[in-house]
Amino acid sequence: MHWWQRAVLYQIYPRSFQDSNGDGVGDLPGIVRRLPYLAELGVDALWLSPIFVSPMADFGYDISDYTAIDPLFGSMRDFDALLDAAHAQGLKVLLDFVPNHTSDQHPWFVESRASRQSAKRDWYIWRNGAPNGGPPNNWLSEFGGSAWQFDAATDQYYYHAFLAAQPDLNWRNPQVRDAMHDTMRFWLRRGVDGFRVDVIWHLIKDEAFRDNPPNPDFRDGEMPYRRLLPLYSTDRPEVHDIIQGLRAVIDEFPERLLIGEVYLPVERLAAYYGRDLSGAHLPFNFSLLETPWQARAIAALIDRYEAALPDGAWPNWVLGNHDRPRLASRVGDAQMAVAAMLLLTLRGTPTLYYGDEIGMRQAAIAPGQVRDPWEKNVPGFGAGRDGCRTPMQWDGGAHAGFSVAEPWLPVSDDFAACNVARESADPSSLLNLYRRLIALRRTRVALSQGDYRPLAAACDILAYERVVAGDRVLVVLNLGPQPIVYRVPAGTTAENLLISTDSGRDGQKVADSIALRGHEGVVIELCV
Ligand code: TEU
Repeated sequence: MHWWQRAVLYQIYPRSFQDSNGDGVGDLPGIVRRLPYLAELGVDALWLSPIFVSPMADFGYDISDYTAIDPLFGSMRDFDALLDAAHAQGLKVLLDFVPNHTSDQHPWFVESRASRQSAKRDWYIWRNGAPNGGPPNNWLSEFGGSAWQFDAATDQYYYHAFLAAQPDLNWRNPQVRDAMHDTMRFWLRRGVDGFRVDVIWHLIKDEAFRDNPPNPDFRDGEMPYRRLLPLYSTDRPEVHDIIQGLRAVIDEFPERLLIGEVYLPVERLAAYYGRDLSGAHLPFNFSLLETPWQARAIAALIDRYEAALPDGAWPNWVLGNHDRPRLASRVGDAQMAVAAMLLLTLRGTPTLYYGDEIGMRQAAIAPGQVRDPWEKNVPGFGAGRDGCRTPMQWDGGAHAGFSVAEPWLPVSDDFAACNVARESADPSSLLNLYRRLIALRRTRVALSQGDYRPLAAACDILAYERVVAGDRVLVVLNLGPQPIVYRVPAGTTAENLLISTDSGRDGQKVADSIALRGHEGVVIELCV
C-alpha cells in the first residue's frame, strides 16, 4: 500500500490559518507554529492552497512565478523550514499546482501578448474574433461573462476559463508542457510529497473551438455559466494524455502523490484515474458536496461511486474546501458529528478542510467586506467564497488567536464558542471526536483498507460494514432527530461499541440491537 491510501489529508488555506508577522494574513511560519496541533489531530498530510508569487487577483490561483514564494507568505527559506519541520513530525506536504492558467502578469503572458510574432504567442490561446465581430465562440468564463478577452494591441482575443487576469495556457504546445513539467520537478526535488492539480479537467480545449451547446437544465436565477454545457471547453478526451505526462513526472520520484481537482459526475470522474491507472492517483471526489444530506441519496451515491471506480483505483472523499459553503452550514450543526463519522469511515482517502474539525460555520460577509473576485463579478448568485475562508479560530482571544492585527477577512462571530482551545478541553467536542475517529482509522485495518458493504439506507438510517481479513466493523449513522433502534444483521455478532458521536458510550457492549439517539452515529466492532 502507498502512504496516501492510509492517509488523512488536511487542506490549509494559508491566508487564513495563522498569521505570524502581524499583517492580518496567514503565512508559512504561522503554519510551522501550528504543526503540533495538526500532528495531535492525527492527519498525515497537508495540502497548501497556492503560496507562489501572485498579484492575488484570485488569491494565489493567478501565479506570476511558479518557483518562488510570495513574500506575503514568507521566503523560500521559510518554505524549506516548513517542509523540514512537517517531515520531522511525520507530516507530508502537498502543494497546489495551477497549470491551466497563469496570471496575466506572468512574464510568459507579458511576452505572449506583446506581439503576434512573439516567441511565446502560442503559449496561450489566441484567436481572431468571429467573422461578424465579437468573440471567437460562445464559451463562457466560470467567473462570469465571455471567456474571451479582446486585446486591442494585437487585435486578437485570448481565452480565460476564469478571470481575465488568468489567461489559459496552451497545453497543445510542447514548450508549455516542458516548462510546466520542470516547475513540478523543481518542487519535487526540494522534497514536496506531491500536488493537488487545479482544474485538471479544463487543461485541454477542443481543437476546432466549436460552440458549446445550451444546457437544457438551465433555470432562470442560476449562475450564468450554467447556461451552456461546457462540452468543448472542458473534459476533452485529449486531457488524459496531458495528465499522463504530469503523472510521468511524479513517477520520476519515489512515493509522490498526484491529486486532480475534477468537478464531474462520478461516472466521468473515473476516467481521470487514466488508462491502466496512469492518470491521477486521486481524482478528487466532490460528490458529497452536491448530494442532499439524506440516507438514501448518500447510500446511492456511494454505490454509484464504488461501481464507477476502475479496477484497482483507490477511492477518496471530500466534505469541504475553499470553494464551497462550510460543511456545518450545509448539513446543519446537529449533523456535524455524523458527517465527520461518515467521512472517516468511508472507503478511501478522506480530505478535511481546515476548521471543519471544530465546526466552523459559513461566516456572514457584509457587502463592503467582499474579497472574492467571483462574487464581485457575478454578484447575487451565492458564488461568494469568502465565508468559508475566514481565519482559523484558535482561541477566544483577540482575532481568535489568528493574528494580532485586523485579519484580511473577518473572524466568524461564533469564535468565542467555536475554537480550538475550548474544544480541546472538552472531551465531548467535535474536535475530540475528529481526533478519536482519526486514531480509530489508524488502528482498525477494516476502516483504512476494508471493503465497503452497504447494509441499510432507509428513513434517516445509513448503515454499512467495512470488512477485511481479520477485522470487521459496522457503522450506523442516524441522519435525523428521532431516536432509533438498529438491529445488527442476522448471523452477525456485535462486540464493542468502538466510537459514538456521543462521547461516553465508547466501549459499551452491544447485543443484537443498538439504540441510537437522534443525530447519533456509532462504529461497532463485529466478530469476524
Ligand atoms: O476551482 C475551480 C472551481 O471550484 C470552480 O470553478 C468549479 O469548476 C465549479 O465550482 C464547478 O461547479 C479552482 C480553485 O479551487 C479555485 O479557488 C480557483 O478560483 C479556480 O480554480 C481558478 O483557479
